[in-house]
Amino acid sequence: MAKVGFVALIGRPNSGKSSLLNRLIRSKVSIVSDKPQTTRHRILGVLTRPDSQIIFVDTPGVHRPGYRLNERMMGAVYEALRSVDLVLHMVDASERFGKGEKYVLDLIRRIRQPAILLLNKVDLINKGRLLPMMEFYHQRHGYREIIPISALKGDNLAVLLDRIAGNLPERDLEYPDDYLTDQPERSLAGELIREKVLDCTRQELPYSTAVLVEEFDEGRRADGLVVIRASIMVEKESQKKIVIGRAGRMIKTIGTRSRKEIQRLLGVRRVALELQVSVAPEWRNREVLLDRFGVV
Ligand SMILES: Nc1nc2c(ncn2[C@@H]2O[C@H](COP(=O)(O)OP(=O)(O)OP(=O)(O)O)[C@@H](O)[C@H]2O)c(=O)[nH]1
Ligand SMILES: [Mg+2]
Repeated sequence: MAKVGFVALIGRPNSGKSSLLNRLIRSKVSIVSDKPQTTRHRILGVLTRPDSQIIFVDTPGVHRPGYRLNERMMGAVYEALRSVDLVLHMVDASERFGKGEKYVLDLIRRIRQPAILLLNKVDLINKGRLLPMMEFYHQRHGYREIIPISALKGDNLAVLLDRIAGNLPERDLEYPDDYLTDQPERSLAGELIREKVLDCTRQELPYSTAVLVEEFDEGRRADGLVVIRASIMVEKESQKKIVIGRAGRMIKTIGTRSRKEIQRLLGVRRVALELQVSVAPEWRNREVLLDRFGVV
């Protein structure tokens, strides 16, 4: 028996949930970007230590749904809130408290699951602001703990892990001790490509992009080669032009960066990556396409 449980990461878009998950399990299972609404579906990341197994559930940032895509994203949030043993409410401490954060706070107050508040990005703020902020949240909800952290710098994460384990029940392990994530390599590869598109683009493009892995051929993996063919889906011709770039320069950069990271992910010498850009009008509102793009 060990301390075992499901722990959801819940918070506003861009607060640092996926950064924290990757850091804690020392592996990149969830992509990160400086654009909001990066994570689109539930992602499990498991950390097994001698006396505990923490099953983290990364979720999309809490936001107001505009499209069917966003309704599905919020569905993943509600589902996680209902089904876990402990909730980590992550706040970007460098941002002012506003309507969006109040909405998350109200969600957390309504559920019965115990919650820990994480004040993230403390590397960006004046330490004098921390105590009043902790007091502010303490007045509003009975959090089990309130912990300032920096997912980026790694501040206070050992303390955090101890406190999480301390709030979990004694049980048998849920997964084998070497289990890391529920994300197949094929989807991780697609997500890494999407991450590079997010890195390279601005405005509406990050929201309008999906990546579909059409082929993932491991036939020659033993020789160090994996062949991947993927489509970057956008909603309009004008967006396709941006992703391709002048003389194909943008898509080339996206390809090079993606290939390097996918090689690292798969631990192979060479990934032959073929990218194409396709227009799928209104895909964010089309159920069939959302199913195909793996937004469940
Ligand atoms: N300075 C600083 N930046 C951070 C910290 N944690 C995360 N970030 C940055 O915040 C941005 C958002 O990080 P993500 O991990 O993608 O945030 P998220 O909450 O998963 O976002 P969504 O998936 O859109 O909900 C990235 O640019 C991160 O590098 C931190 O502790 N300090
Ligand atoms: Mg995320």
